[in-house]
Amino acid sequence: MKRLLSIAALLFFALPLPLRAEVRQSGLWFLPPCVTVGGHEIDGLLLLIFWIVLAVFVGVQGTLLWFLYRYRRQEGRTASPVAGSWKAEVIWTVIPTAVFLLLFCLGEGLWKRMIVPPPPGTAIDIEVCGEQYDWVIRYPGPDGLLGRADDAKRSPDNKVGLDPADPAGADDVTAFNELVVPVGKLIHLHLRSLDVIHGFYAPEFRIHQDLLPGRTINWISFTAERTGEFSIACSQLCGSGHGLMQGRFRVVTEAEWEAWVKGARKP
Ligand SMILES: [Cu+2]
Repeated sequence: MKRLLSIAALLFFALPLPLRAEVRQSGLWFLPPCVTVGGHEIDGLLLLIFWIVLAVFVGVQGTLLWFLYRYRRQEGRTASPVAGSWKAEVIWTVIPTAVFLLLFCLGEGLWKRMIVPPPPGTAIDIEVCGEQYDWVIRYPGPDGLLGRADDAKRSPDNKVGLDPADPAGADDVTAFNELVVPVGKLIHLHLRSLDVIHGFYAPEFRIHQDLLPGRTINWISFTAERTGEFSIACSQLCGSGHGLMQGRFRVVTEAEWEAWVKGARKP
């Protein structure tokens, strides 16, 4: 009995921890609202797949139910064997192949457009580092340039490994668990991990990307189309505090953003 109770207590306290990584406040049954310009294209493809799958599901299950009824056991009726049908086989091979090819082409095209890093100088560069169990976020200072950082240069008083030889990094500012971006501006994220694999998950922005130690992932960019307050969560089980690894993700006006960056502290 005692053991059972302790198992129940463990489940009660331990289970919600990973579950808490879910940060959505609304839209739990379907997609949360989309707040980026490019996100609508992703939603369009998702919805297309959803409707195709729904149509297939209803068609297959409906046929199954109809056949159950139509060919139910009846006195005096025997089954008539079917030898095969070329026509049916061609139809059920060609149509799914065509649908899959269409979805592949649409998905591949969208992916290719999504993972192109913006040309230098066209976006605001922000670095997001995952570290058990915080988001360490570095912003360009007044010069608008994000300094170079390198894992090899990391030390206890140089958390993210800022390169002292790069003057652009001298005025960079760092915030913990708070990602603030201006609305309507192209934002280019540089994602890193300072220890283990983490997952950067911002559902309203349609961004879900793993952070890998030793690598900088630089193909995530977005433009927020409205202001608001959202959340980021870690989506990779990264340790005992994983479920607490959340951050605020705020989209503000350009003036508010400039004021906020001025008020943030240096690394
Ligand atoms: Cu994590």
